[in-house]
Amino acid sequence: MKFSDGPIITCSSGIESPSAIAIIRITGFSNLSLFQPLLQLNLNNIKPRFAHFCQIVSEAKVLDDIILLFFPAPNSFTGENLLELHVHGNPLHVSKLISLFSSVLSIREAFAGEFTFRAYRNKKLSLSQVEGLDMLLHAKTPLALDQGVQLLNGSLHKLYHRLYELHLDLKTSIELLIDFSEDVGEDIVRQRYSVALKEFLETCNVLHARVGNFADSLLNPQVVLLGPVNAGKSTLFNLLLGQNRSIVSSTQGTTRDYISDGFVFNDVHFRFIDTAGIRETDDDIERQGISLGLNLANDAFFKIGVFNLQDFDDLSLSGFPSSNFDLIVLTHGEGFTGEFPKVQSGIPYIISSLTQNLVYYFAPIEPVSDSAPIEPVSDSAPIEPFSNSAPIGPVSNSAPIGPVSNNAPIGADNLIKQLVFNKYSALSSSQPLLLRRHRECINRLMFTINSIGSEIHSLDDLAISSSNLQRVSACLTDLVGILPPDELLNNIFEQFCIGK
Ligand SMILES: Nc1nc2c(ncn2[C@@H]2O[C@H](COP(=O)(O)OP(=O)(O)OP(=O)(O)O)[C@@H](O)[C@H]2O)c(=O)[nH]1
Ligand SMILES: [Mg+2]
Repeated sequence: MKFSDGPIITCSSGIESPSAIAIIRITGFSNLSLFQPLLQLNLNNIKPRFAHFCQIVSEAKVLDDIILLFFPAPNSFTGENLLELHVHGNPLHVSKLISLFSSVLSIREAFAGEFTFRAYRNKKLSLSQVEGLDMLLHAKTPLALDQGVQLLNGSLHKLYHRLYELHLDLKTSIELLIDFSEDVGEDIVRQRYSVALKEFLETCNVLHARVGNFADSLLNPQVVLLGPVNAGKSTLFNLLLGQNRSIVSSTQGTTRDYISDGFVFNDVHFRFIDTAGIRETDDDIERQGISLGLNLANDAFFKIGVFNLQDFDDLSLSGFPSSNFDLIVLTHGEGFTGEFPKVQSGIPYIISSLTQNLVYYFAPIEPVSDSAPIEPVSDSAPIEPFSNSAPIGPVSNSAPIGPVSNNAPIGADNLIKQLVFNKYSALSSSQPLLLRRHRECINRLMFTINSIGSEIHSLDDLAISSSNLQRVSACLTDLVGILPPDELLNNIFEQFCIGK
């Protein structure tokens, strides 16, 4: 690892923009007297964890009025001596102060994640807590935020910890049976083993139920627009963002690279991605753009196929990962007469005019059969506004709705955002484990338990029981993060921001 010992300094509150107060933290020093040359305050009188007002001085000049807090080891975030300086938050000022402390007191500036690494090294945090902290700091969705908190010190942390304790209980029971069964009483130990095992297996099952492969995409939900050239992808992209972000033109192949922008809907940060239109081409650059778009769609949380209704036929979906589309938007729907296109069963679709931002028809479940032509809704007829519980469109073949009147216009943008959010909510409700490493560890744990089979309940051959439990231990220490390899640590700590 690139981290080394000795005192380190950083601004923990971020210096990207001005703020009233910034918090500079210094950890890993042996004695507070180190700071005396720069602080106008008798450091012998500092009371741990109390706020002290003082001044930073250099060459007889006052540089700032600050609040200082001292957290002596081991009762600090890092487990080392830690000093917090609450200074005024101009980024230039903060950088100047950090440089001053570095140069005058020979304190090295910290790397990203180095404070957290020290907390981990000094056993203030387990590896899964470190990952929780990282998730908490970078969360883009309420689900990730919540899971960050749950991992850091909440229910998920408790569940992992309980699993680890139970496995220690199982190990202890076996050790007792091997060495001390006469002293403790064999029946009591066997009883203790089976009670711990029952709770252990139940807890494993609870966690395993939360392993869903889609969870990766919930951490950073991306919505990809894919379709042939000129279908209206960029028009829809701009509509969804509410700004002219992508170039719209009737020239085929206008978008060559992908373009993305974030959008917050119901507190969730979604990322919409406009891609190059798909067509056969000899142009190498265009081909690269198309392939980038297809790759993005593979990993996307929500895939929207955009097609021009006028050109849409049985063959339109061939060549696209159509079965994976979450929604198909058929554009250029002005003057729609009720001749329904053949869309693959099960994929919801919208017939719309993007230039007018209107939805004419929404088939959320099944396309309507030829025998049930759409009834235009008159201006006077009541129109159900779109809601989660009662989507507009034909709920069954017998109840088609459309087109939407001016009294209750339904913008394509709002409808689509709502559909994206509905999928997000549905997937989130199972509380999936968002970190891939955790899902892999839990899968490995379950695989190991299943491969041990009913032997796990038996204590007939203690040598076999002990070796079986050793296999379970290996999976659990991976999950909780005891002695993980350096490479894994590098991966995790590299993601941290400066100051943590
Ligand atoms: N009438 C009508 N025109 C539309 C509609 N949607 C898009 N257009 C027009 O269709 C043309 C192509 O739109 P774009 O959004 O640039 O299409 P694209 O899919 O991004 O095209 P490429 O970037 O070439 O792949 C533009 O002239 C749009 O104004 C629609 O629903 N109705
Ligand atoms: Mg485009």
